[in-house]
Amino acid sequence: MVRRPTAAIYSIQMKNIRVGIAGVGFIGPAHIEALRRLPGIEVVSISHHSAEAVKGKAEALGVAKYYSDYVEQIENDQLDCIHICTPNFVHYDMAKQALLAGIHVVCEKPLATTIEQAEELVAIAQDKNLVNAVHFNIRYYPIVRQMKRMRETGEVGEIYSIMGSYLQDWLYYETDYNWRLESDKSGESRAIADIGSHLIDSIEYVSGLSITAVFADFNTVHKTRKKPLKPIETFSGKQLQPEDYAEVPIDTEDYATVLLRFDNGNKGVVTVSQVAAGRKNQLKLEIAGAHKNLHWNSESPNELWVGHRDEANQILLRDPSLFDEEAASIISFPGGHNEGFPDTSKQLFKEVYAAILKVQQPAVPLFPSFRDGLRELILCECILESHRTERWVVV
Ligand code: SOE
Repeated sequence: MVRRPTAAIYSIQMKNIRVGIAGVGFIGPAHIEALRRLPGIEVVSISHHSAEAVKGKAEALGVAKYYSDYVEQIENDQLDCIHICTPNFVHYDMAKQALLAGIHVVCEKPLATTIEQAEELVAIAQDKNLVNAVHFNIRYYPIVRQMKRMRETGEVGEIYSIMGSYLQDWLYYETDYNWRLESDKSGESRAIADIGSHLIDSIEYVSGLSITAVFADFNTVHKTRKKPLKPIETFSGKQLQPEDYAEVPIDTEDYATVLLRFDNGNKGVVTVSQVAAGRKNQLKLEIAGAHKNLHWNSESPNELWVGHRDEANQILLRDPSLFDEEAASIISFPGGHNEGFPDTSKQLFKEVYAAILKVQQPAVPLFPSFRDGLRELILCECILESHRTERWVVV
């Protein structure tokens, strides 16, 4: 008999960070999947407004505990962090209760529905020294971080102009319906608040410029829509049959164009639409600099177009070995092994949970914080005011 040397058994003492997810419609499950790809984190519970649906959701997501009341979730589960993925009108109350209970918070955008509420959340989080983040995940496409680094290192030069668009088609038909169309749940703005906020956050993040004034023009293409008689979740409307609908008026914009002025004296423009056939979820960003142009399309997320006047244009593919160190830090796979939307949340949470492990919000976090959430609410408010008054509004 061959004798095997005595094997040593090693083990690490690990205490998982306990996380709760509030809201499991479209984006909550994306948060859960991203969290499960990171070590040392355990999703212990979910909450969902529908008492009938929540058990099935917990089973489908493989989460042991579930609640139909988020207050109980906050009180019972000794959570270290909660992810708020519910419809917008609940964000403020949930975030406040979680912070007051000493729980770190990752919130979906918008952070709140009013500037005052968002200011209060910023103040409480700071006062309690709790980690706070808003899920502006577009920042976590490695190309977006690379664009920011190319600007920071001076490669792009002074920024002459910025042109951006964010187009979707999931609300294209008047029979497409979702809670985001109801301003009491979603807020006074829709296309700008929902997708324009991602675009505008990315613009300020990449360029390092601040928007100083806005001039907006909105359009509600479908003045009424056909509301299904049962609730449906974001992006799932295509699976419904166009029957059993009630006709309801719509008071938020399907489309908006906003002219922008920046603090370097130069200008830009953004267009957003949720009624653009074939544009599933396409954010485009073009930064025209004194040395070169950068252009990125989120539907081809691993390619950066670099434009030159006096030499051939280039395509830079996402590849950690070719990227700036900071941009490479949010890439998990080698070049050619494409990464996309689900990876952005994972990379964002990686930075957030590094702060949670230290129990300290960084003074200038790399990740988007409640302050960035507040900034987007302020910009959104100015954009709404400009649309209403048909004039430039100074931010
Ligand atoms: C719906 O328009 C939505 O889910 C946004 O709310 C998200 O932030 C964006 O990622 C995709 O579209």
